[in-house]
Amino acid sequence: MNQHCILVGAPVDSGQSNPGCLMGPASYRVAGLAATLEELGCRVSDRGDVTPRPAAPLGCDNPAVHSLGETVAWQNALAEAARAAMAEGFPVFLGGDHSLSLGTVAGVAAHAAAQNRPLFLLWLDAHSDFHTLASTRSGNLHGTPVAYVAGLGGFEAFPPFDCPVPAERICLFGIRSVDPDERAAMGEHGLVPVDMRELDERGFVAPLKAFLDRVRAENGLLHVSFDVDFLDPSIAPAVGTTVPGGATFREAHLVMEMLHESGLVSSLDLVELNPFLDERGRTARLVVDLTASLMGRKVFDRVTRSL
Ligand code: 6HN
Ligand code: MN
Ligand code: MN
Ligand code: MN
Repeated sequence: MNQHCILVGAPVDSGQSNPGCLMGPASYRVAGLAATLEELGCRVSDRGDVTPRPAAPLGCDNPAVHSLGETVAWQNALAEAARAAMAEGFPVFLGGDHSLSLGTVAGVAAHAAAQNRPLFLLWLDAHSDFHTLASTRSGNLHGTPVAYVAGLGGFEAFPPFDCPVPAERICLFGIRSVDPDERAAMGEHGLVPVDMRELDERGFVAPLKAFLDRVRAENGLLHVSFDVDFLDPSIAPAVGTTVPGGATFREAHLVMEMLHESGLVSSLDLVELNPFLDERGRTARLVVDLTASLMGRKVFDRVTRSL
């Protein structure tokens, strides 16, 4: 694969309350992400870590919300970095907590709009991340990016999101923890997740293939947001919001292999790794290996089936 991969470090830690995600980009670098991608034939440019401008303190009506000014500063800086990286190649955003997607998806969406291409979003996560600033009880803004990019109201503190991604172009995949307010908002918005129950019944291939077929039919760009808690905690302990019953090692690799074979993915977030909670780097290494599968690593060069 002769992709130009642009590594963009996003050491965001303001969107949750379990410090450590800021070490994520360093951990992926130590785990050998760049060399792994180069072995697969990618050209790799590591742009280092994004630095936000100093944050102005910001408040909102919901007293639970914390670190709003800091998260908005990250949003601005990452939207700009994402748009620039999209013009150059295939960006891989190294998180950082999931609030970083408030910025990366905004930048990717601006790029897609300028290209006149529809943007699709594959959200691999235990959570739906569909809170607004008004509905979040934890006040952790990593629980909000899907609602923001879907164009819901209640994000006045953030730059207006002028190219929202319609619900039918968002696939929440692997979901197994949804708060009551998120459930109600998703219902109103017409967003139906592919939850773990559905994956238990139907397997991983059919629902993912159906989504990818739609991206292909509409000549869309596809942003993949990979939250480490998509994985089962038994194989990926380094995350602050583990939920039992996640994707197994092979299920996760299968998703990545199918994404590679589709040829549709145009940008990737790797989010929520908290190296402080890791066991001898095993979660970081697993995420690097999953990224390798997404970029074309194969155990055996079989004839690619058309999925
Ligand atoms: N993530 N729904 C919970 C909350 O606090 O709003 C969990 C959010 C988790 C967010 O994992 O990216
Ligand atoms: Mn998430
Ligand atoms: Mn999550
Ligand atoms: Mn949630």
